Amino acid sequence: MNYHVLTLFPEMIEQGLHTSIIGRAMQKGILSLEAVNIRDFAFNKHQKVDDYPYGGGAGMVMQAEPVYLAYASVCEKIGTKPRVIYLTPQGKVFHQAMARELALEEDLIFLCGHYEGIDERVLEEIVTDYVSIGDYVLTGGELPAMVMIDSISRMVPGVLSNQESGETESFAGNLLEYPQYSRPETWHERKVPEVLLSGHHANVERWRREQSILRTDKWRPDLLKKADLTGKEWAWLHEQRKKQRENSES
Ligand code: 6GU
Repeated sequence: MNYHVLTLFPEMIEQGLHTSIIGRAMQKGILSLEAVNIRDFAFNKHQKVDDYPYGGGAGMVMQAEPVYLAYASVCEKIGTKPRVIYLTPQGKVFHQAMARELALEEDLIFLCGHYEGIDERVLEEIVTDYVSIGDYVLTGGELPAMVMIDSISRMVPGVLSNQESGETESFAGNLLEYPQYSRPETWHERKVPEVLLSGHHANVERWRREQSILRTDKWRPDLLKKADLTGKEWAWLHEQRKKQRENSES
């Protein structure tokens, strides 16, 4: 996977993604990352990239031409026209299935806006995907691009080791992950759940599955509706909820 990020703040992108698992994958050559400075494509005396909005209003708008030339330079260099993801609060909200799907691409271009946005005409011409990372406002698209790159990268084959594999984790089957424990057995008078010390693999698996279901029910009931629970598991959950209610009443 080769990422190309069009931005006015290339150093932000370059600093943030060379550590940990993503950094290791870049050293191995499984991923590459190029930050393209849009300002390098502003061919005017002051390298100006923004101007006042037609029709008036607050803020500045990023002009079409430098963005277009930055995009064209990437396409020219790699000889293809990859998908272009524009980071905007107006886009579709990013989720795990999108990360899995985007991980299949060979190249991806991320377009990061600032100020009050980018001239609509260049967006119409080059953008294939409008993506938001949630319902809150940020000052620019760089952090969202980094969030997406992290999440897409771990779905690229070879980035995670078998140990770190993305199979049994949060959002697999729309369930949250079960709680984890490590040594010591007792910490601040809190004991590790007995079943995890039992060495009984099937019981451990069952307990973890149950914990995933309970957590999702408690913290993300919206996800649970989409989770693939068996009829038996739904029955068990209803039983647990009933017990919980009885406990809180007494
Ligand atoms: Cl993608 N951009 C900005 N500026 N703010 C956001 C966002 C993106 N996603 C959520 N808030």
